[in-house]
Amino acid sequence: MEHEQIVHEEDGGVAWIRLARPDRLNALTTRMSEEILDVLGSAGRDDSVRCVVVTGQGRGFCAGQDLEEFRDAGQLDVTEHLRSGYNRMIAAIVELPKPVLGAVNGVAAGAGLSLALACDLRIASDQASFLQAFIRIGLVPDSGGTWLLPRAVGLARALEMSLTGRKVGAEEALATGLVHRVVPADRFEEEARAWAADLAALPTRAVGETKRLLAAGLDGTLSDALEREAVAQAGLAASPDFAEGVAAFLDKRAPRFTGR
Ligand code: LHQ
Repeated sequence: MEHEQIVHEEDGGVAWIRLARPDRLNALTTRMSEEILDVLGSAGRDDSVRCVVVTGQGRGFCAGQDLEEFRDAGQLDVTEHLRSGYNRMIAAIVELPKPVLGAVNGVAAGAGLSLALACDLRIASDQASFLQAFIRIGLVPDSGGTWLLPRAVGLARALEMSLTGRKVGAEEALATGLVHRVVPADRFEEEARAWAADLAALPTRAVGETKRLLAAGLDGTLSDALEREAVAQAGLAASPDFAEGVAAFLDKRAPRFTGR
């Protein structure tokens, strides 16, 4: 599909998705979510892609639903809009069996915060900020905001952010676990690239299984988790990357994983 609202690049095993509506702080549209889904689909199928990065052009990461599109849509069926658009996009990120890095260059608001939270890891510029903007316009957190935020920062902080809609700065985001790293704006691109390259060099199958098992573990019992781990481990123990990891350890050298 043609991409009009994102820029998609691939470089060294990393697929970059750059939201590209900078004059609107990369506010989400139906079209943009379809384009993101398109890239996630191809990244999932392409074995040479071993990491995906989601970031924004300009001074914003993503300001959530484009409120102009929403107003212009008149009698929009909101449930269907979410089901067929943003919900699929969020699920595709969470379920992608590859590492997804959210490179939060600027403000992340509403569904834009949910988009950042769906990513496995988040690096933020020190200029970034985060807000559960929904309450400001009389809505509930959507696009996974009620599920993802409490898992990142705990229920009490999630409730406070969701009920106040206040802007959380990068340092607070780091301290509360909303993001994993904060770097100065002038080094942001370079640091995001370096982390993405490290993620792309991981044993990708083990990353995918780790994502899946941790998500499943939060909702289930210990005995179910133990069983899922035992089954997944058998699959990985037969993988070329496991053989390489053990060989590298015994040879006292860095492993060269291929993602298989
Ligand atoms: C925008 C937006 C925007 C359009 C900035 N839309 N233009 C899903 C489906 C169905 C129903 C509805 O809900 C959802 C999920 C959601 O995401 S609901 C939440 C939607 N998002 C928001 O309510 C956030 C709205 N934006 C803001 O509160 C501010 O723009 C933030 C705090 C993000 C940034 O503030 P500033 O840094 O002061 O920038 P700004 O407000 O001046 O924005 C810059 C431009 O971007 C401006 O346009 P202009 O022509 O004046 O330069 C804004 O109108 C435009 N923009 N967000 N969501």
